[in-house]
Amino acid sequence: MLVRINKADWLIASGLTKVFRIGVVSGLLLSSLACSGQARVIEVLADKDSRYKIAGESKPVIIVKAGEPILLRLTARRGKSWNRDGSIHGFALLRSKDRSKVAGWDLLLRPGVQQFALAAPAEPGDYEVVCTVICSEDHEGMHLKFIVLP
Ligand SMILES: [Cu+2]
Repeated sequence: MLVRINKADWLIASGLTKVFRIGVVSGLLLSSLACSGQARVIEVLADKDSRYKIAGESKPVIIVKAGEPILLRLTARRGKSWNRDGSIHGFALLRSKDRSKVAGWDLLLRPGVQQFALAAPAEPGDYEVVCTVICSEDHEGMHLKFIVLP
């Protein structure tokens, strides 16, 4: 059986496809812009001397709002020792009250820059970031205050 498509129908169909494609692409662009626009970027250096550092802060503290979207940009520099899997520092978020880990916030860092899109804990309170890789003899002192505001 032959299906006859006349030229006008074909033009309308391909035109609609183009409009649809443009719509999908611009929708994706808009949603990615919206994400990067909302998420707060927090940059931390996990340094070779087994200390977390934030540019411009002598006593670094991270303060976020409960549930806030966060883009965590972590730079890691290798200390004196590291894990067999190649991770050179950790970045794990603990609740100060019971030292329990926050789900999704137990990160292992490789040398260089890594980004993590995360949500701040829903529960306001005092938290602490700790290193989970034995990175040097000063590893025990590698931690960072983290406060979640309501
Ligand atoms: Cu460490």
